[in-house]
Amino acid sequence: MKLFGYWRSLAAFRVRIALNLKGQPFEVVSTDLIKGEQFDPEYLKVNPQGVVPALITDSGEALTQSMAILEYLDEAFPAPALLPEDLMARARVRALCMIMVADMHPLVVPRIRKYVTQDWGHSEEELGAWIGNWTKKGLEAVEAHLTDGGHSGKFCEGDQVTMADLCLVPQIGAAMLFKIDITPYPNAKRIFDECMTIPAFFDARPQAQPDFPEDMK
Ligand SMILES: N[C@@H](CCC(=O)N[C@@H](CS)C(=O)NCC(=O)O)C(=O)O
Repeated sequence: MKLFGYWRSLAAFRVRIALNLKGQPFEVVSTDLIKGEQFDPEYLKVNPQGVVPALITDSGEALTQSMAILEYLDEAFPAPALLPEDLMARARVRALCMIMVADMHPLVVPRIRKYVTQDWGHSEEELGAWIGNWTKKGLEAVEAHLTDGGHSGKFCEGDQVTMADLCLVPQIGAAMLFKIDITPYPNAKRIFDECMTIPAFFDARPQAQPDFPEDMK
């Protein structure tokens, strides 16, 4: 398979972890979001939305939207399962994913940052406050779910790696990259650390990607 992604894309990070867990080899096509390569006409034929990731499956079809791709991979390659068997647990996992994928991540993507600074004229400092605010609000909600319901174990839902962990790890990684204090989210951090002991997660980290910038190593 072929994955259009970028080292610092949280959505592509989710998909890399899933492909690794499923033992599916893939070729990475780096799409530089800072240079605007997501808007190249050739790429827009793959994903008309102009965002990464996009996965070209073995049958040559393009899939977009990281959650749709995770669901596809889980159905196409059932082991190890990324959703629990229990109906309520499945719903809880999907709810956690949605906090991060639908309510947190879209507020900090490049097109939003560009809009806030270039179109609305806000400073880098104000942009930092924007990113910090929405990241903290989201992580507070995630942490409350991991703490209060009593359903988290080694991972977000019990002791099984699920899609929720695939969403959590990039989100915590990004918070650390943005230098946001994550000590108020001890369960989220604990699960992040646990996941990072698993090669499928560790190998998918931004720093391990071929397009990770030399000057950040
Ligand atoms: N909901 C989408 C989000 C896709 C998305 O926004 N990806 C970001 C990188 S993480 C992107 O390509 N942004 C390009 C831009 O904002 O111009 C998914 O989960 O796949």
